[in-house]
Amino acid sequence: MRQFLKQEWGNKKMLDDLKLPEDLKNLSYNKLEILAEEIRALLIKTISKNGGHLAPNLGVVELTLALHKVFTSPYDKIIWDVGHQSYVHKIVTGRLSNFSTLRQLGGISGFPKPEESPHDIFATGHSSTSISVGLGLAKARDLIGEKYKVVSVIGDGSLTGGMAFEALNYTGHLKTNLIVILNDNEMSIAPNVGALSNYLSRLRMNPMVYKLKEELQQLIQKIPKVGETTFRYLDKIKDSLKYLVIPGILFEELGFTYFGPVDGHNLRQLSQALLDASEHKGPILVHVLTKKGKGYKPAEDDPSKFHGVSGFEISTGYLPFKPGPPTYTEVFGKTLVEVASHDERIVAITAAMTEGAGLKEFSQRFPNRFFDVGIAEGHAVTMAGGLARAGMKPVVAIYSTFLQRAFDQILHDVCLQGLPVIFALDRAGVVGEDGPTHHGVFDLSYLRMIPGITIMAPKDENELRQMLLLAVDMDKPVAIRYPRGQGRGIKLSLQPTFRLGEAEVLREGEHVALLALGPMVHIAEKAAELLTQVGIYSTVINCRFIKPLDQQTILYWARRVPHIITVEDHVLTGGFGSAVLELLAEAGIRKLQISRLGYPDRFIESGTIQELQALYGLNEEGIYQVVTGRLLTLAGVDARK
Ligand SMILES: Cc1ncc(C[n+]2csc(CCOP(=O)(O)OP(=O)(O)O)c2C)c(N)n1
Repeated sequence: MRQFLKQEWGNKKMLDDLKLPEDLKNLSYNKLEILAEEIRALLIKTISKNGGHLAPNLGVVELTLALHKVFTSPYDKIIWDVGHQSYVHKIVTGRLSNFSTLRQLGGISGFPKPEESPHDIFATGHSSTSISVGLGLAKARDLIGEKYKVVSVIGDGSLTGGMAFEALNYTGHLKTNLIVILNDNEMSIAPNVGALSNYLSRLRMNPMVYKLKEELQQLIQKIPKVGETTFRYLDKIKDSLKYLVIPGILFEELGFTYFGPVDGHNLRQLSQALLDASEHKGPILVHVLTKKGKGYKPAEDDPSKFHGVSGFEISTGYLPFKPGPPTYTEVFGKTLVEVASHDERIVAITAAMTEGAGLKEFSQRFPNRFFDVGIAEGHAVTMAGGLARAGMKPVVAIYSTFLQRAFDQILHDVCLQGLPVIFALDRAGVVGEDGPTHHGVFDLSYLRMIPGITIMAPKDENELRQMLLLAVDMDKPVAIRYPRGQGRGIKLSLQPTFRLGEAEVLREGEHVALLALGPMVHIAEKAAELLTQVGIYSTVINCRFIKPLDQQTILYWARRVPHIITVEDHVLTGGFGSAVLELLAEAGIRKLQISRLGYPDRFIESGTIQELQALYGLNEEGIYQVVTGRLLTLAGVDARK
């Protein structure tokens, strides 16, 4: 920390004077080390204000500098898996001057974004893609006859994703020149899990083993060849020696040459290892050991807490606590613990998001019934299918955006067989500053078309609780989608107060019906309040269920008001409004004006949730504007009165 403060208030900054990334090539290691500290200071300062992924970025400062020293981006291609650790890369590739806009509306993205810079060769945000992308780039390079190097940087957490293994497997088969950097900090968001993680722990115990391996191979090659039999015999010895003394054999067997482990904070060692790797042919895996949160004590001490933050106090590392009602996530987690304490068949599954998905308490209270499967959403869902088939009641808690990964597993391994799996889709709707890779605005479209699934969206945290209680008593697949952030401070009721498929009419008015979903219900109520001031009286319906829709209630109001407006925190294509349109068309209702409010057919940028809602007309003013614009004439109301 002291070091950070010194840099922050020091006089001259190297960062401002260098021409980056070019100058990195000729900078001495001493100077690179000073630069690394300046970058750490900038990261801490910016993320303390804007929020973002602090600990992952502090851990890769030296690795990023070494990569840009050895390779020549954008000619050489560097792909950042997940991309949450690409801030240093952004700072040294032309985005220093507007780094203060990180993650803000119209500012620098918190993830690699090709539209932002040619140095961001591929957009990432969801994990475990970098080796597949790298292989694609490398193969295209070979086919086109280019010579650039391709480097995929993947964390040990992201390596738990099945796709990473699929890519390793095929890279070994193609034998293409591809460098994979395994950034091993022993952490996913929380400590990493699984057999692979144990394997990496064993590798970590053998510093600089790649030297030993090379020496060993040279030694074996020096043994004179005496006839065919001896040669074959030596080959066998060589193989068994390999198993005995060459760590990294898993990667070797997959067709990679294993380099490492390398100290990821030693610029000299790192640069040498990367240089060696760049000169080798075929697939190479460089195992780099880093410390998550490196250089900022609060983050080093608690890297999980500082994985992603929304701001903090630099001098103390204090993360501001937002007073007020519990979050949806907390209410979900508490209710699940309560239900599980009465029903031993309840099991909970997360894909590396124990804390984020609200399952911490569950994992401590019921360790035998809790499964953190790593970043493996597809596997999580199919495993839930197996658990359900054998009589358990699995609750799969995965953010809306990451469940996209498991579409076929939901369809084929759960719904096709009508298995009672509960999908808890946290962070549904726009999520704010993480932006387009993370907004959960597609789940209704990708779930609604699956036969046999029930889909619910609570208007507040109490309804979330009630929906979970309802879902546990159902014997079929259920999805509950709920937003990021705090609830509304509603008292929690003990039992469900509504039945499956039942909407709630919150107010009645003859000019327009606002059919709203989830957190949009409260906003629609506020819009209705505004509208009464200009003499427009609205019916507000909390629809609660997207599948099945409350047909009776919707059709009743469709026959009584001249205008229906659907409001959803989701894309319009195939979402809730589309479901209402289908219902109205099938019921033969023609004489009705319908407007759908939701997100348009494009990827939604970063910004706070409030900014995005305002930008896309999904706040009370937006609804008010649409209604007044289209209805005043129709309703015969004079707004000037
Ligand atoms: C498909 C998918 N699931 C979950 C996440 C959420 N997530 C972001 S970073 C992360 C941990 C990644 O760990 P690792 O690759 O080791 O990187 P580190 O943060 O430790 O540097 C997770 C689970 C994601 N981005 N993508």
